[in-house]
Amino acid sequence: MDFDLTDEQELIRSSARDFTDREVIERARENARNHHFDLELVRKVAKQGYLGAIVPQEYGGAGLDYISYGLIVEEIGRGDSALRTVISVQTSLVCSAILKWGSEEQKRHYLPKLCSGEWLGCFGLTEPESGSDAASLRTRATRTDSGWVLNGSKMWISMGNHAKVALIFAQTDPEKGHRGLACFLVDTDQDGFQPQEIEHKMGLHASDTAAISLDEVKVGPDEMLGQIGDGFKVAMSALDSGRYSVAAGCVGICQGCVEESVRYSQERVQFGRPIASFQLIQAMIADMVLKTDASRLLVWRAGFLKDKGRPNTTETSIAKLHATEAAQWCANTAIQVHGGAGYVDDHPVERYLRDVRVTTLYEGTSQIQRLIIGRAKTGINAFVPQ
Ligand code: COS
Repeated sequence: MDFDLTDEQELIRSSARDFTDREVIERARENARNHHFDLELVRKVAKQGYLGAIVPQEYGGAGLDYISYGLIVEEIGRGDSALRTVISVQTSLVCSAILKWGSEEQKRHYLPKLCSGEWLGCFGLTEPESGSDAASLRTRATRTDSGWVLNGSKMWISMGNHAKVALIFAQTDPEKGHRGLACFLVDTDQDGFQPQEIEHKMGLHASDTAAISLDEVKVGPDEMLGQIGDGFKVAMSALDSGRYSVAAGCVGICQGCVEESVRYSQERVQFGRPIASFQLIQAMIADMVLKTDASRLLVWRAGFLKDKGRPNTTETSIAKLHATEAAQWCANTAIQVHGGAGYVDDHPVERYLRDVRVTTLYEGTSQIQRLIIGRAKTGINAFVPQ
């Protein structure tokens, strides 16, 4: 077993760290305060090659391995989870689905534009009435002479207001359940595609989150990923990548909590000495370090399996479950270390706590991850309808 990163991976990590320190951190607080989806910063991220890190170079990506991708996402996640969400959605949910399921023509058409940031993409799986039970989605795809027409609605869609292309999952034949689902590549630039910004979120204020109404949305006959009936598998395989990315971003939050807590506790003096010298403060920091390291190693294991092309759904769920729960704990504890100073946005820990809350919800709740792991270990499927 080799825990050393390669020289190239070390370089990728340090340049992502520099980029985050230089470009991301200073804008994160203002963007959150102003609820500003920072397209200029997204362009800089694209220029770094971070929107298509795992996409082969022949399709305009950086052609990196999953471990390197995880290192980039960790660093950006340390800086700003709203920006990290852009990378996760664009790279893992949209690009990886096109890469795995798209025809050669679709790959050549979409991937270069997505990797360069010329286009943003979104992933339209969740609906107002279907979240964890993704297969029960109701958006309907009806065949026409010239392709397909989609009607329905989507909910909690990151980048739904800015995306040029949307992966829309729709039911072609309700009798077939999950085997009737298909994934369509939808041009959002048409009247029937109506996104609406979701306001008053607890966190991720600098992230674009939309509710989307689909009213007679037209799709060409060749704008489907895979075949009719492949939709559920397209979604699940994309989530294998998306959950990895969320987990890596949460390792970044954990790491940020450690660094901020160490810095603050060394500077803050109470009872005539830095609070870092108190055992109870050190215990909190030690537990943060423990959870950070464990999460990172689980992410690296999942990345290792992905790079080897081996099955990794369970290991990815383990990494996602552990890292998101750990990041939530670390953010809460980091505020405890900061005391009152952590309750306002002068320090990033306040934003960490608000932004991390969604990570145990989106891309599969912690409960769903536990049931995926439980099913793999017991062989018993808890999802069978009663
Ligand atoms: N990759 C490819 N195919 C997969 C897969 C994966 N990771 N996981 C499952 N599949 C396939 C299965 O092989 C099966 O294929 P067949 O139809 O040929 O038998 C099919 O998909 C159905 O799989 P499964 O039986 O696991 O489906 P379930 O209905 O039991 O899945 C869960 C239930 C809860 C696992 C699923 O609905 C889920 O992950 N829900 C959470 C959704 C989510 O994360 N939403 C958040 C979106 S925010 S972007």
